Amino acid sequence: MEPSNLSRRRMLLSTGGVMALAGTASLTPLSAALAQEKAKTQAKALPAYASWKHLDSLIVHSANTIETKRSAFGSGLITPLDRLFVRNNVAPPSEQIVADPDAWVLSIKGVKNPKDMTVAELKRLGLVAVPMVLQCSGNGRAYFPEKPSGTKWTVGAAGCIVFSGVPIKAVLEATGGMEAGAKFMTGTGGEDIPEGLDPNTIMVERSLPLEAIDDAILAWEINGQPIPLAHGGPLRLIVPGYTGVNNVKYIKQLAFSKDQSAASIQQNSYRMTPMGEKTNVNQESVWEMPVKSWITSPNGESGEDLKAGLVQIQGLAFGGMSAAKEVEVSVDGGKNWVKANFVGPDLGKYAWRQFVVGMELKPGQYEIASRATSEAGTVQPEERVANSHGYLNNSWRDHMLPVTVA
Ligand SMILES: Nc1nc2c(c(=O)[nH]1)N[C@H]1C(S)=C(S)[C@@H](COP(=O)(O)O)O[C@H]1N2
Ligand SMILES: [Mo]
Repeated sequence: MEPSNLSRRRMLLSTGGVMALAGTASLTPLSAALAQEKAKTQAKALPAYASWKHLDSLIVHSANTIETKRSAFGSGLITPLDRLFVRNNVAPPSEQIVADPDAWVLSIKGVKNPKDMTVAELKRLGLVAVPMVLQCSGNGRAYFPEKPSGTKWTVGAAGCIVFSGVPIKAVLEATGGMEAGAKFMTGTGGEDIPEGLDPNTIMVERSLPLEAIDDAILAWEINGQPIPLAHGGPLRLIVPGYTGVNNVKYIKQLAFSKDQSAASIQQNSYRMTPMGEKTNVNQESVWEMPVKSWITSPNGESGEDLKAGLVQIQGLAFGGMSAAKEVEVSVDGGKNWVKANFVGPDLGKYAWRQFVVGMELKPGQYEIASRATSEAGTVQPEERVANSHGYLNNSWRDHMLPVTVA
């Protein structure tokens, strides 16, 4: 780590003149190089609330946007927590809220018998464990040719984990069922809203269609441990198959209502906005995840060329709302495809499957791609759906990797 940082720095310093020509107008070459170097080290550090994470497995875009490296998913199906991506739209609440998880209070509204329940009380209502893919709506945004603004996630704003908690259905039963006419289930995040601000502008409050209730849970555990603050403890709304943002962390209120939330994050963002249009509430909300897969190895992250001979090409695949049924792999940019084999256990329709296919590769240039098909029969497309915020990229071509075999 150290030597390469040092040599990188020397490189930056020695090419300072070139950089100045390239247009860092207001800065001297030396200060430009140092500023760049500083930005790099600042971006590298993990924020305090996620300091327990495994830095070498992660790309730290900012304190609130941290992704898993393509090489760091492993082949053990479940993503270890210290490798799992983190995304906060606003700064997370204080670490104090996870000190006594059982004491956290959830307020339940829009039901026949509205009430406040502690996590301890919720634990008495039921228990299920849900293995599932958690993936940010913007995962793969880095590959949009239109360069939408927002974090340039490549493949790593995703993980496969097990959430445990109580089914929403059991909570509804315990509170007399939802009020007549309800069309949405809305979860409100527990972040503090700074005084003087209109809560709708910053609060993380997401509404979901009622069909999302079927498999949704209120979770207090992730991979067998209490949910840490970074991942939404003490209590999180989990909606399997739906993109990250719909899985509200630090949930403090669950409501059933005729209307969707008035929060900006519901009304004016996370919508499939056609290029060049303004986002509005009539555009499709980003809810369900589409079928997707990507190669995890070889990945070129070591910077070394692959040796010729037998190579095990690995990756992961999920179907979104149904299981991944099949994966094909191509090493020639999508001209020819071979079937891959799934690796490890099948943990149900919301989890991903890891896959592998052994191939003899002679020296040369390859473009390695994978293409998944879901149980529902949907094939991962070659092209993404263009949209101005860069959501839901599942293009196999975008996720393809160039690999040199020596
Ligand atoms: N309360 C709250 N919930 C939230 C967010 C947030 O900022 N606040 N971010 C959402 C987004 S955009 C994503 S992608 C996921 C990220 O989950 P993770 O940090 O556990 O990986 O949480 C979602 N839930
Ligand atoms: Mo997200």
